[in-house]
Amino acid sequence: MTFRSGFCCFVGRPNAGKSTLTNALVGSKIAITSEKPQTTRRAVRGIVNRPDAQLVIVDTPGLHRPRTLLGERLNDVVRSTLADVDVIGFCVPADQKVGPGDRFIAAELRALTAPAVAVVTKTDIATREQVAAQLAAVSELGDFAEIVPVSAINGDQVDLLAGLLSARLPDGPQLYPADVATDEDVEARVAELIREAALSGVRDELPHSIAVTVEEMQDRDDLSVIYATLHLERASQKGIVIGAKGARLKQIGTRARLAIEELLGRRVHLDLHVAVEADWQRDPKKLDRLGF
Ligand SMILES: Nc1nc2c(ncn2[C@@H]2O[C@H](COP(=O)(O)OP(=O)(O)OP(=O)(O)O)[C@@H](O)[C@H]2O)c(=O)[nH]1
Ligand SMILES: [Mg+2]
Repeated sequence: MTFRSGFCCFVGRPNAGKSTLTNALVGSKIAITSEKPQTTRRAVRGIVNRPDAQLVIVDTPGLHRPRTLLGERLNDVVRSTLADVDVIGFCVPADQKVGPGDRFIAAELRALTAPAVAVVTKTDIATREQVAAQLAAVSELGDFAEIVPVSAINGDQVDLLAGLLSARLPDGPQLYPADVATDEDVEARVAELIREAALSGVRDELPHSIAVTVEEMQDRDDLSVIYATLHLERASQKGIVIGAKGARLKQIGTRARLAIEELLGRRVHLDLHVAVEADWQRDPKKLDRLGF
């Protein structure tokens, strides 16, 4: 039996379900998800081990019409990832009509040589008729190697998709040890879990304004002490995030701490600080400093 290995990039408009599907395929939470668009801000690698293949999935930010320098940089991340993979998974949600955003991405895919598998996501929240209609609509968008309906939430067809994507990889050896789920470092994952906690319950422009950095992690006996900063864009956002008497910030801290404890497998003390980096989404120096 030959062994295959290589890279698959998930691409799609914001909120299409790319990160949730990545986590479902990998079998553990390596990418944060939320119902707000533009949650993912980096190319996150998740590793899927199968008896006959190792499939490295690269989850990418949603490709969109950029309004800020951050948006432009996120789109650049997607494009440079796309140029370098063996197979592409083009994600389109089943519960929403195919739109200009999907057509725009499909057109970009046509210019690439890697085969594209179209994935109709979120089938659990669509009727059978909706799914059938979406499969037909997506097939009109381009020349896809396969078109697969999946649900990352109930796991329907997820394994089948892993097999179809793996079949498109070249022959090759394992690229990562079998017990590794991602190559993201712990600090980056911790920062993302804090951002995920901060995203829940905020609305409008605020989700886009939040960035998180981990300043320091210290291990003391059975406890990890983590110092992190939640960066906002305007002083007026501070009140919303901190809440009356600090109630919301406390909620964010508790939620994040529980997620980090699960990741690290040990107790965590999280020290969360809020700072304003005026208009960081549009400032090249600040973007560099925040890691974009
Ligand atoms: N019901 C249902 N909801 C899903 C499924 N997959 C994703 N979602 C939801 O859709 C929303 C967006 O999911 P994400 O995985 O964050 O989407 P994304 O494409 O990574 O979004 P960006 O990173 O912003 O581009 C979240 O609220 C998910 O819970 C699914 O299979 N079924
Ligand atoms: Mg995402």
